[in-house]
Amino acid sequence: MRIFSYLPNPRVWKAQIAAEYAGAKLQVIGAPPPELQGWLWDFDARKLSDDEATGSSAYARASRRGFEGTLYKTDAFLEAHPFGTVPAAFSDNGRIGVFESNSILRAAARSGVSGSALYPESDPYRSSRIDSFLDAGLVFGREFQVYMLSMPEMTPELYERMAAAYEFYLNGIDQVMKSSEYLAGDELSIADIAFVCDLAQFLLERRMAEQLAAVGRRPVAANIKKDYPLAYKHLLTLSHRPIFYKYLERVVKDLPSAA
Ligand SMILES: N[C@@H](CCC(=O)N[C@@H](CS)C(=O)NCC(=O)O)C(=O)O
Repeated sequence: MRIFSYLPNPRVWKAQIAAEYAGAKLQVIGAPPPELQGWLWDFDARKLSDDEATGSSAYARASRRGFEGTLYKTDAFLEAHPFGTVPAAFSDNGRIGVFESNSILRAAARSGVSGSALYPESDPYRSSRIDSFLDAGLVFGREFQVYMLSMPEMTPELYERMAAAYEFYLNGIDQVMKSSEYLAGDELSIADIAFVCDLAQFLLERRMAEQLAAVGRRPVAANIKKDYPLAYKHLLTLSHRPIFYKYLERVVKDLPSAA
């Protein structure tokens, strides 16, 4: 599988971590977010020359979410990725596009020789329970995306929406951790991987504390350790496992310990 994205991207880490556990082969290509504006979005993604990256290019498209200005997407890219977003995964021959980071995560688990341990599809209820966590995480993640993108012009309404989504999601995670070692049972699954990457990314809001103070607010997760101790401990425990830490170090290394 090939993934094209801006890098680094916690949404891509989900698939990278799963691929390592599952023994799946993954090729990741991309560049830091501002540079991706000057790339051709395609299975064979590449950096465009200054002459190619102009508004008159046949590939020029108005950006839609999280980017500003023009992006360069081929017709084949939009056929494979109808919503035109990254991370964008492709089957190894480039014919099938897989979008939404949680679906890319599933594809990484499914394509590895040991992936069934992470996503046991032969067990309809256990795999569907894993899907339930992925769906709940997506709702939280979408709210977080809107919150982060609106950060310089944060309104009370947006802040309250984020706080409510955070409270709902973390409350559920903390609840399940009272009686379970992992989110969907006794073993690590892709539900845990998605949770760790989504929450670690969310906790980066602490780096926006000054911007939030300017509008009279504190980071939504300022008291996570006290409010959701089990969810927080699960995040820290898993993120310090070597396969996780390889990707997550930069976002979790300065988090206070769980104890
Ligand atoms: N929920 C999606 C979010 C993907 C997404 O919204 N990507 C944005 C960048 S953050 C994008 O590719 N925008 C392309 C555009 O603006 O046209 C996921 O987890 O993959």
